[in-house]
Amino acid sequence: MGDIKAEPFVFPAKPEALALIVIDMQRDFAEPGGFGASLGNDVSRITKIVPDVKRLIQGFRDAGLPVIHTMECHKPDLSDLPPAKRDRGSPSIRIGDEGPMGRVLISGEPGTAILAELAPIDGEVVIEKPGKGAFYATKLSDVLKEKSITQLVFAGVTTEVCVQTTMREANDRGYECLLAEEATESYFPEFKAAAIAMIRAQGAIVGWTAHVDDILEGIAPKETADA
Ligand code: TIU
Repeated sequence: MGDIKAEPFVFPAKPEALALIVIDMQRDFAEPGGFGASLGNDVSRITKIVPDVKRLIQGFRDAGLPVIHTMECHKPDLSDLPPAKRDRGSPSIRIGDEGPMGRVLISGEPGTAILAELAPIDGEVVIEKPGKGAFYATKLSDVLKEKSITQLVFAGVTTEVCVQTTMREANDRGYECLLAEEATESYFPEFKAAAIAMIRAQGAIVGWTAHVDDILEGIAPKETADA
């Protein structure tokens, strides 16, 4: 492992310091009747990236690199849900309300689960987060420090909301961040394109972006040449 082909220039991957963070690949954002749909969004855009997210996760597992999953959700008593978040806009059902997949965005409910094809395996860290960013009110910083992780590859949804917010939080905390372009999606294609452009502008002001194939090639265990 070494350099990963990326924009605006190569990403200098360090095998001992690299982890994948998969943001919020939950039923609530990808299936009809969930939180994403309640906001009026076309959730079918999200399911289309599942194969690319899956092969990225598999590549990290095959390389023996950590995979961390996040879930946007709240406590059943809503004590971690600010009224400003619950009351915003006019969704068809609000966070905490009973929906077709259980209570919307509540920890432990069926709709809050990570999509079955992308489910965490034993040993992988899962961070439940009440905000859009994964560092706010979670133990993510402690987890990364304990594993000596300083570089993060990002996948998941949505590009300009929870993914970008977490990348910006990570960038300010000194992590080198790389966004996997085919493994992230927005309900708005123009917002995905804009987020990718603004992340890598100004000499990677927030981080790098790269294609899944190039990331997989960069992290693949190399055959050792015969001496
Ligand atoms: N609405 C939207 O685009 N996203 C979210 O509410 N959460 C995440 O991005 N996970």
